Amino acid sequence: MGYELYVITDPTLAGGLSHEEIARLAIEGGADAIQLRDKKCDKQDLVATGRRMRKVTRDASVLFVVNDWLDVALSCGADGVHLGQSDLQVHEARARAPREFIIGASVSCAADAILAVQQGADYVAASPVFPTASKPDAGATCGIAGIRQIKRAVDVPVVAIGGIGLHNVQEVLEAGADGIAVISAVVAQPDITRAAREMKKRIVDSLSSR
Ligand code: TZP
Ligand code: MG
Repeated sequence: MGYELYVITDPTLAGGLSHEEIARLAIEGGADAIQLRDKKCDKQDLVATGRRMRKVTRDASVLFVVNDWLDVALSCGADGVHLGQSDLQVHEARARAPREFIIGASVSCAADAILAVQQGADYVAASPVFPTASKPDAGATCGIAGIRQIKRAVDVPVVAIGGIGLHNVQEVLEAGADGIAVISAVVAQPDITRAAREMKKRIVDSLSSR
């Protein structure tokens, strides 16, 4: 299980599809990891949704991560949790989670990445790489140079997120990212499976030529 194409489900951009429908379509197109991200849903509903997504992802042997909430991630049997700089701290999550449970952390620079890994992060997300309308409060962009610095600073997989689409996948991967996390480039497209397939092909081609 890897991070090459990491799709974040966001039903507000998916024209009425549910989280699990988005997940199923993205997996059909080759997604390697799925993140449940929902800023509006209450925790009880999030757990119920997460359990349905767990089934879809487990059947396909795809990594399943829940955004923001360790308790929700553990309750629905996810493989991991993804934490931002204002969520539970990585070391607190590490102390509460089983050893094999995956903890991902958003970082915007090498210093953040080093700290996250010292605290027990299993992967980091360079975030945001480019400006994005999908997360207006994402903060300052780290750009291609930021990916390079983060990759040099840590030994865990580096996933790049924010404003990434077919047009810039190659430069992001050439800078050292191990995977690409997207919302709009897959979830907001009229044909999610096709968009995921095209993105996956671009990722695989770029990784094999670097
Ligand atoms: N975290 C940093 S940027 C971002 C998140 C969740 C949004 C990414 O969305 P898009 O549409 O792929 O730019
Ligand atoms: Mg968060």
